[in-house]
Amino acid sequence: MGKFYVTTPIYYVTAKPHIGHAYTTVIADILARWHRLKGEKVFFLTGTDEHGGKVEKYAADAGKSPKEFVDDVANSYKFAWDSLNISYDKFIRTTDKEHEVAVQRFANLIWDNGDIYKSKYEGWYCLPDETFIPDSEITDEKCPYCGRPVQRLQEDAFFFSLSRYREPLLRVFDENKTFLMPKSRYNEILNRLNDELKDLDITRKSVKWGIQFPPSPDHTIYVWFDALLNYISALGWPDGENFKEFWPADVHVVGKEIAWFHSVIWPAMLLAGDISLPKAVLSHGWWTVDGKKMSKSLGNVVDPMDIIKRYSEDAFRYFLIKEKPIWEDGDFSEKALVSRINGELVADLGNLVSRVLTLASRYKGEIAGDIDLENADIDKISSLFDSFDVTGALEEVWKFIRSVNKYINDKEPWKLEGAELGRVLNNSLEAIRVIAILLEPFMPASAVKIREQLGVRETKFSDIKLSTFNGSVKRGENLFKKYD
Ligand code: ME8
Repeated sequence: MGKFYVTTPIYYVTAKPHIGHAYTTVIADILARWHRLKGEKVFFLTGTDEHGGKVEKYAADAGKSPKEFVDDVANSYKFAWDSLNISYDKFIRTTDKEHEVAVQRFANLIWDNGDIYKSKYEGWYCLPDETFIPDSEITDEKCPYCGRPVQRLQEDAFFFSLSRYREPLLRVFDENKTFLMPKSRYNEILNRLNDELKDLDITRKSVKWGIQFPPSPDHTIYVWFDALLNYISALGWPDGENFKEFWPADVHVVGKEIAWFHSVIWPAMLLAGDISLPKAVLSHGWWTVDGKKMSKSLGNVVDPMDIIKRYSEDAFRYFLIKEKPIWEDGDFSEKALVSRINGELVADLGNLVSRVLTLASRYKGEIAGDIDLENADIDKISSLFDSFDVTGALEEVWKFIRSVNKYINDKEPWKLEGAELGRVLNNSLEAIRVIAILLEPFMPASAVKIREQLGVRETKFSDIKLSTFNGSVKRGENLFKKYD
């Protein structure tokens, strides 16, 4: 039996979850559910990134202790993920004791290996991004990535010899051409890596809200160095059973802006610790909202809870995956969401289920007969999943849904009777059963509703094939509501 380990970034607790966080987490959930469906042993990790100067500042602004502050936001993430039906196996928080112990152990390990040295940091720092920025990239004292003001830092610091890993990393990129996806991002990061790789400041003296750096306890560990280690601390590195079973990760799903951290800094840390590397980093594109970058000041931050309440978790999940290829950027608007709900969820899927179930529940004869409808292309769907193209896989499932609608339109079962009607109903019900299995990773709640109406039990990968229907039909409510 295969295994599959998938992760999301651990999100900062300085804001509540928004559509971007929901997007990454839904992609990871779909991958996790697909691999479970295939019968593999899956570990799906998500969580929150709770240390650092930014959290310290936000907590102080809110008149709370950092701990009170992070507890509240971590809970809002858990609540959002429950509402979106996210099937994570573990929710890690970087303030978990086990994580803190693992980070210190790792720091000691590479300190002993001679990969950390003391020096001074002088340069720019972007607090919202928790990132050190070289002088050459700064204009007007603004962060080149997020445009917000940067601050000048000057302090004693410990450095990780990142530059030592440039050659080994180049080899990783050379030997594994899909180490970072998509190809355009791979090329971009490879170019940067070809240019130069500077050592990385991994401690902060002025930040108190962080994990103590054991060789010099008046320093705390830089938040990114702490955060990246979540992917192994969550598995109980170094001795935990989960670590032995699930590491290396099959895929880290992240947004494009943190591809560098995941495909360069993280692998270098692992090389320094003599730990094997993840198999792939999938860096997806970004969402804008109504054509604009999402920001608090514009007041256009999309709250997933709001969308789920007004539409449904499945409509939201469907939209996120169907609206744009995962590698590319895309735009969210409520108009586009409603148009997909009405034009696809209601018109293609909801109507299919409701008209077949209505006919079947009236029919008293035997539901059976030869199959004259083509199966869904499972090989194609599987290979799209293998390359993490969840949008492509959903397209392919939708193609099957449309082909079943066409089959029914061609056969006109409402004009048929007797054995011929029994046959067409068998094929249509079987097709809907298969659709429910294929949709489970994407829209788990709707998959359950369809299964209940068909009166079939939970199914396995090997059941994704048209056969003889053996459920007992019970027509229920429509799956989706139409909106104006
Ligand atoms: O970067 N469109 O956390 P974060 C799509 N704590 N995805 C988006 C998005 C958008 N507009 N905005 C955010 C951090 N995301 C660190 C990660 S991991 C060891 C530490 C998603 O709260 C996307 O996945 O800023 C992005 O990478 C992530 O949220 C950043 O979340």
